[in-house]
Amino acid sequence: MTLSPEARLYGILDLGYVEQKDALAVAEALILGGASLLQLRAKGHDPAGLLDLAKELNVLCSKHHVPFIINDHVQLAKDCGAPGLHLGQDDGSLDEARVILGQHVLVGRSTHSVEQAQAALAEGADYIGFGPLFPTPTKKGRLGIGLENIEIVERTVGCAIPVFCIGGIKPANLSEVKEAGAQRVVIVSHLLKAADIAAETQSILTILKS
Ligand code: 3NM
Repeated sequence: MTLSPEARLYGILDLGYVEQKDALAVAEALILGGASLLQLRAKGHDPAGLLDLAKELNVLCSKHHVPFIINDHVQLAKDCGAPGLHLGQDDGSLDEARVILGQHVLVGRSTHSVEQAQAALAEGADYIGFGPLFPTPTKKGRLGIGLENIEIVERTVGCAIPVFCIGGIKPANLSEVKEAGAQRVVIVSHLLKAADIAAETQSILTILKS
């Protein structure tokens, strides 16, 4: 599966915010609102207990031609047939993941500095996350890295692979994130807490594209 250069908004179905019984409906709302990728993030959950959900999400995403990405768990990605995997800095090498999943699978990497962003490109990531720009309740205990390095990361890494800025992004700061050079974003809590997730996703996308 390839990642469209048009992809601007990456949605994450984070089971820290969404109950498992609501997960499919929330995923559909994110997709209908215009999210171009969808990740299942389930920190602290037993991956074996996520397999049925992951399979259903994979079918949904594939129906909508949206890459479905599993966070962290290589084996879960393999078992549910997901076309993508997202790895943090400490989650092993991209090459090892590709040996398990196949060369065609999209593999993304979280990065938190210019050096890490450039290293992820060098190791062959298909895309990166870059953040957290601001402190965020979704990834507690981290300082925001701010906006000043977005421009250099877009220039040196974004010229080759998509860079998704992440962490504490919401409508109130989206304009400054864009002005700092961001082209693509991941938004988790703001969208998952919205009363109408599809409408809010659509509205964020409109701001991003304006
Ligand atoms: N990864 P919200 S920040 C999952 O910097 C995640 O790698 C980050 O959630 C990173 O939109 C983050 O609620 C949380 O702030 C993003």
